[in-house]
This record gives sequence, C-alpha cells and structure tokens, in this order.
Amino acid sequence: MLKITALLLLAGAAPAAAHVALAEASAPAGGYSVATFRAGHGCGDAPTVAVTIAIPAAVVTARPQPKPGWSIEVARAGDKVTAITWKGGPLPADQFDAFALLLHLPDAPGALVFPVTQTCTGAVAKWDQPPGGDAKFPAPVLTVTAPDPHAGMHHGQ
Ligand SMILES: [Cu+2]
Repeated sequence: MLKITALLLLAGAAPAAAHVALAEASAPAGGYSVATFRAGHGCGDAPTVAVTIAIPAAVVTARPQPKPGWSIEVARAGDKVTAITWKGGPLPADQFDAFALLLHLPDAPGALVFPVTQTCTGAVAKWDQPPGGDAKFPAPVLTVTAPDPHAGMHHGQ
C-alpha cells in the first residue's frame, strides 16, 4: 500500500519537472547569458527530431550552441535573429537533452517568453501557452532581473 502511494505521488510530480523548460529561470539585464532549454520528454512516445526556439524581439542577439548529431538553422528578419532550430536526433521520448543559446539580453528588466516548437516523428508539441495555472504546454519564460550594480566595477579580488 505504501509503495503504491509513493509511486502515484512520483507520477503526479513528474510533469512539472519535465516539459520544455529553462534550466535557469532568471538572468541579469544588459549582459550576455546562456539560456539552456531542456526537452524533458518526447511527444508522447514519439522521439524528438527538431526543436525550434522563437526569440523575443527584445533580445538583442541570440547564438546557438552546436550539438553533435544536430544541424542548426537560424531564421532572421534583417539583422535580427527571430528563431533558431536544431534538427537531428532522434532523441528517444524517454530521454532528455538540452539546447543552449547565448543571449545578449535587453537593458530593461522584465519577462521574456520563448515559445518552443518540439517536432517529433509524426507529432508536434507547441510549448506556447502562457505559463502558470493549468497550462498543459507552457512556454519557457526567462525573467530578466535588474542589472547587478556592482557588475564590471570591481576588478580586484
Ligand atoms: Cu512535460
């Protein structure tokens, strides 16, 4: 009996920890930060073969980290990077992987929403819902915090 209860609790807790989510949910304004997006599972039982991250307009620049076994496509509008796609894998549905961007963040604090399209074999998961509440497919959100007033001022120590 006890064992069954523990398993049920684990099963209930799993979805919140999975999804496609940012490893670090906040970063300071005005600088360069690495944003790591974790794909916690496939689309149901289907393996992942592509991940597209839409870049919010407020982001100054975005550069993808290469991954062995995955090719990269960068979509631009003029000079602006609008989306980055990794294609490859297949990443089995019961395994996870991480996709990283080097972001030049805006000077203003606020919330940056990164809608993600996870393409699997024969299925697509769009992580584009406003997060919170009962969102089944919440978009990852990066909270841009006020810049550290001491950053770059202390060269000693
Ligand atoms: Cu999930």
